[in-house]
Amino acid sequence: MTDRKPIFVTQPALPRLEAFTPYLQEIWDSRILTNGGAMHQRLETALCEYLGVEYISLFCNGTQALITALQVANLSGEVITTPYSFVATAHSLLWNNLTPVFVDIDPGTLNIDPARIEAAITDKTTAILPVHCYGHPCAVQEIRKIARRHNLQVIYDAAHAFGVRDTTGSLLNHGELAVLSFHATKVFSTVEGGAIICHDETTKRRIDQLKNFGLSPDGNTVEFTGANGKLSEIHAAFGLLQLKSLDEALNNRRLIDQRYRTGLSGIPGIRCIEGAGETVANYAYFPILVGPEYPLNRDKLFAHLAAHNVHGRRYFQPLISSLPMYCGHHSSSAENLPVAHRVVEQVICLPIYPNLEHESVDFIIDLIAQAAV
Ligand code: T4K
Repeated sequence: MTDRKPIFVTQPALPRLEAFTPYLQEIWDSRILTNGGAMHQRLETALCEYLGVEYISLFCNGTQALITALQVANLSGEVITTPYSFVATAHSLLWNNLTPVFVDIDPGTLNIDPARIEAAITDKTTAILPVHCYGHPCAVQEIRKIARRHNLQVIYDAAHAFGVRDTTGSLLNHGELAVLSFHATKVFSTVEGGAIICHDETTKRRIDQLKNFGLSPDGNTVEFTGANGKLSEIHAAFGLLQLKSLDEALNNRRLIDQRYRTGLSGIPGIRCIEGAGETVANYAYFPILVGPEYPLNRDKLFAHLAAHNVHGRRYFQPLISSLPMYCGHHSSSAENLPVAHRVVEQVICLPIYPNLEHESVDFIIDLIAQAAV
């Protein structure tokens, strides 16, 4: 065991406490604590500008945003998705009485493999729910073409993809809808929070009603079966404050990502996941795959790191398709998902966050390198 301070997979970048006081004072003065107050409006405007998207609706968390996005899309039957994600992706389908159909992932990007999507489409399929896993873009153009050919909607779980851009601009503009998470462990956070990005005012109005019980805009009647997905003023203020230091935080992440890549290159059996065509990355996660050429298996390396107080995470083990509520689905068999099954046994997400010291990164690299000799 070591007496080093624990290093977690992530740590939120917190502004100075005093910097939060003026925001709280403004909220106190207004006495508006939630239901779309001034902070909420300001954050929506600021995020549209920062991200390069036209319409955004803030939510109390990413899961509720996903559930609502699927409700807005008005789907039925089957939805094609990836087994290699956080469980909220598939749970949002069950909450909408939709059946997930799992398609294997691409071994390079770890995103849904577009070449396997068409074989999974049936006459019950109404949509595709891909995930930009670890913030690396899905094959958006291919997915769009498949969706057009089969008249399917595409809703992206973009929980990891805050700020990511491709050659067309914000990655979040792909798909009919894209959903973000602003959880404390994310690149940009409102403590708990999330958002839906859409492309027209009518859809935005509908989303805003659905996150507010389905109340009509004048509040006099109820038009839809909505839930409560609202983000409070205090959470919105936290987001506004975070936005101020985000570019610096992203740059720190970039330097850590580079340091890992340089330090880990040449260690037999350790593979770093490359970008997937993004022109601006967010360095949200640093996944490595521990292959058979490495002397320890993934779990032994994971334990070796933990014994030195380095706490990575095995995102996304267990595979969603292996969980009790999904393993009975016809698409959940291991034969249908060989790549996802292999990858999930090999992955470790190493610590990455803006304040992670370079000395700690070097320490982690050394632990991995030493175990290899
Ligand atoms: N879709 C995808 C693809 C997602 O990844 C997620 C969430 C969602 C949808 C749903 O979005 P939300 O409804 O959550 O907005 C975390 C998060 O809870 C979850 O948001 C995230 N994905 C998932 C990948 O990871 P855990 O179980 O890893 O969190 P926890 O508490 O173990 O935290 C990890 C480490 O972070 C800790 O060891 C210490 C550090 N930490 C954590 C928290 C919460 C802090 O330093 N401060 C903190 O406040 O789930």
